[in-house]
Amino acid sequence: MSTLCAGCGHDSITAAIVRALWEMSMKPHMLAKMSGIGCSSKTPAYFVNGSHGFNSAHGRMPTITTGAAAANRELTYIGVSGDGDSLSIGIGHMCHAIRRNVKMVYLIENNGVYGLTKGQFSASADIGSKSKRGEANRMAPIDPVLLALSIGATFAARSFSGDKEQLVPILKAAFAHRGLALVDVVSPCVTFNDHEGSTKSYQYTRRHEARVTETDYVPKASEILAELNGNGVTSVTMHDGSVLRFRTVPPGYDPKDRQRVMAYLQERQSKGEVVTGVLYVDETIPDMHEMSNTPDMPLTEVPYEKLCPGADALSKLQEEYR
Ligand SMILES: Cc1ncc(C[n+]2csc(CCOP(=O)(O)OP(=O)(O)O)c2C)c(N)n1
Ligand code: SF4
Ligand SMILES: [Mg+2]
Repeated sequence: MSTLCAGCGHDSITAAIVRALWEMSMKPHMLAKMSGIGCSSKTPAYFVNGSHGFNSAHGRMPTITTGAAAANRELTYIGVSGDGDSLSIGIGHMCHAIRRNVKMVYLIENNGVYGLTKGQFSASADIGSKSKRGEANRMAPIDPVLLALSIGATFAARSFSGDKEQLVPILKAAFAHRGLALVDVVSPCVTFNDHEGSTKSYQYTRRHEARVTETDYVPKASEILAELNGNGVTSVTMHDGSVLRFRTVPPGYDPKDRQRVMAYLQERQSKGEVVTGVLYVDETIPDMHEMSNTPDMPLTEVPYEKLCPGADALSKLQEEYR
């Protein structure tokens, strides 16, 4: 049983994660679920029992995941974070994990508030959005998708906790991505941010959601060729060979054109729309292991004698720097 408030968007996201992982036949012992601090960061306790997990310190999820992925590249990593966790205390950590293109799903359960500490505005709160007491936020919001794109993110998506039909294929595509897949999910906090005047409420998001891409995830299988007709569809081949299809609502929306995607997002946001879908993908950029040219064998499996070759080897190495 979840200990979150009944109706919290985070529980719906948990259900979408369970469904995506079930449909992918993910083996629990091959999954590592990472998190920081917040109601959102508590949610890994409620999916995939028997997997690895690390509920870390506030904002440190991306860094702990980077370390874990460096030590064991064979696991599949999902980091669950909140807008407070990722956009305030953990913002530097998040940015560098994005730049390193750590192979992980980076999920932000975005409710515009610090839910766990009773509803203070977070850095994703829109200007003019009202708190439960009626006070309006005056500081400019940080948009995780635009921020990620501006620092080289190779996969960026946005969805809504109330839209499982869209969120499940987005998560599957994110798991198949070659590097870091940022998935920002608007996830209303029913206790502190679901009132009139909030721009992260169920009602506001339902009224303003604009799906710019119809996302349909097709795993590597014989039906790929049969399903694609090329008419108004952009196909992106994922690193594992599977294909992600975008049926574009605006003609010519190209999820591979970073500049145009950013300009499009800003234009639609200025009209008060919450643009959802897989918004940007680049499968050509190497992930952290490829960039650092690390060995195929996970460090966790390298024999001790190789990891620690002894004092003589160390002295020899130090000699080289004298
Ligand atoms: C170092 C540190 N600073 C502050 C806190 C207090 N704190 C706990 S959760 C939280 C913010 C959580 O907000 P968010 O990540 O958006 O999660 P939500 O509860 O909204 O899902 C804060 C500031 C803390 N636990 N540790
Ligand atoms: S306080 Fe808000 S974010 Fe936390 S569990 Fe309750 S509804 Fe969800
Ligand atoms: Mg929050």
